Amino acid sequence: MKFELQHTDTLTSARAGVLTTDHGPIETPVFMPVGTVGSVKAVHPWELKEDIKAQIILGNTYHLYLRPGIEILGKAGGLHKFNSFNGPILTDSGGFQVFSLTGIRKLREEGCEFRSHIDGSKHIFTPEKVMDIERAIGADIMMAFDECPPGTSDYAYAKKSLGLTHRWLDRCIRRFNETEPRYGYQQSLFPIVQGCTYKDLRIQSAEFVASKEADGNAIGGLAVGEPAEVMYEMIEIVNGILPKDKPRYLMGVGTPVNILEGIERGVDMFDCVMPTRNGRNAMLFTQNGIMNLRNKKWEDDFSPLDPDGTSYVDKAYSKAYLHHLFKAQELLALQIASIHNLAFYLWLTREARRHIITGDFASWKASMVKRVAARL
Ligand code: PRF
Repeated sequence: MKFELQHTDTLTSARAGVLTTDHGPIETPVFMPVGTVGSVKAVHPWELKEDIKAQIILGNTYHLYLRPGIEILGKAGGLHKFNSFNGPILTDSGGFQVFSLTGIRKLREEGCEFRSHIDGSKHIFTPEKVMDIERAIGADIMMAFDECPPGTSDYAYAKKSLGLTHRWLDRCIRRFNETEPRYGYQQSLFPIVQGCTYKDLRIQSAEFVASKEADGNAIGGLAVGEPAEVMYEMIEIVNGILPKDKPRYLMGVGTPVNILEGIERGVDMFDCVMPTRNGRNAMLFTQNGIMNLRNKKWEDDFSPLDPDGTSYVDKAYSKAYLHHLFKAQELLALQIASIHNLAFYLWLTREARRHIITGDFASWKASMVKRVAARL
């Protein structure tokens, strides 16, 4: 995997680059739609690729391991063949999902024991097992197995947890190096920086992760309840240490404003369920602010869904029609809203990239931040 920086902004730490995988290039900054179980909810792969131009999608190790399971994924020839997306795929390690199963999990040095949210069956994830599963899924980018501690963790817990995440990282790297890709294309392993909101732990973790010289690096443990300003400060500290010539991925973030602030601080990759999950809940993100399509004010607004939107749904349907579909609980509402929101997030990162290259990112970003958070 190769990462080439094309342009670094002079006023901010924003960068424009290209990450090349065996399933094609990814222009950064990039937003990656979340396809937890191997499908981006309510969005067909054709629309993802051809209409809204998604460059890479996410899958989740925890969910894919439970269903359909690695035997089926192996027989299918990996997730790319199974879901016919054909572009690059990144798998999260399950570190985040397993830890959100509080009450039905046990954390040990060896790994994490948990019960399936589907049938209550018992399983254990170790760093070695997670690497084997991610090899079987066949993701272009495999994430290391980490612990994402709660946002409210005290210093003692955060420190102990970070030690475990670092020891698990070494075990992930060892297993990754001992095993081969199964389907004839390269896979990369990205380590994850943790450390909650404690500066010294973030520094220690970023230095540890940087020393591994991985193809790319991730920042985890943020957007878990801390104030946005604290998250931005942590990103600045970590990005001051992570190598500049490798892509940086901020996991599970966030709102359009969070993404712009991340890009300004040198983040290259983002993922979040917000555009799809909030979209299914009638929340639409646009350049001019956020709309709730269930609101009665849209009942007789026959103007296009989003005149500035880049997806075909933006001009094909009116606000009144989508309002009606949500009221009538039609499945098409979920589809239109998800496609629109993903198209907007993808436009936002593409546009950021264009302005980084043009050289006016800072002023463009300042004006966007003011616009996108308005309530319409
Ligand atoms: N670790 C992993 N996945 C994640 C996170 C993390 O810390 C987050 C935190 N925002 C989202 N997804 N493995």
